[in-house]
Amino acid sequence: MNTIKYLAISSIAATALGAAAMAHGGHSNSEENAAGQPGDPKAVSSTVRIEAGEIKFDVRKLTFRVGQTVKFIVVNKGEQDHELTIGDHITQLEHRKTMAEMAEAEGGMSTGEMHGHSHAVGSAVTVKPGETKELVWQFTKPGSFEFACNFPGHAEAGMAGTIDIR
Ligand SMILES: [Cu+2]
Repeated sequence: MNTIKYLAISSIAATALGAAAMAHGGHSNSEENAAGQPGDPKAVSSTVRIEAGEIKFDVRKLTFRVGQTVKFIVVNKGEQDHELTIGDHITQLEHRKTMAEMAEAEGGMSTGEMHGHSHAVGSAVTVKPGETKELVWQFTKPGSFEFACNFPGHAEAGMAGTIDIR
């Protein structure tokens, strides 16, 4: 009897997890996340230039208004690939985990492939050494968000900063 009860409960738990996983996968249809959504390049109201290097960004803190569309110009002055992801803390942790898992599983997957598999392509841009890439993002909600490079170890080494939306 106890065993049956336990099985019933664990099957409910598994169903709940499955639903959560599906909900998670579902947001690849829309590239918005807690920090906003991909912006219209024609609606840009603020432009920020961020330099990436080993292992840091030259910017640590940004502040914008709710509704603003921001163009991030990311310049890689370093000698290795970097990226910029915009999102809330959870988004960053998820993206970091995904990239770490891919690096481990594939043993050297290219960054393009990594972002091809990522669930939030619109909120991230990968920049190779010497390259400059742009990311246009609209901040739709007030709050405290983050930007980070989620290559394994980079954010942990300080390659991250805060974005306050008021
Ligand atoms: Cu980096």
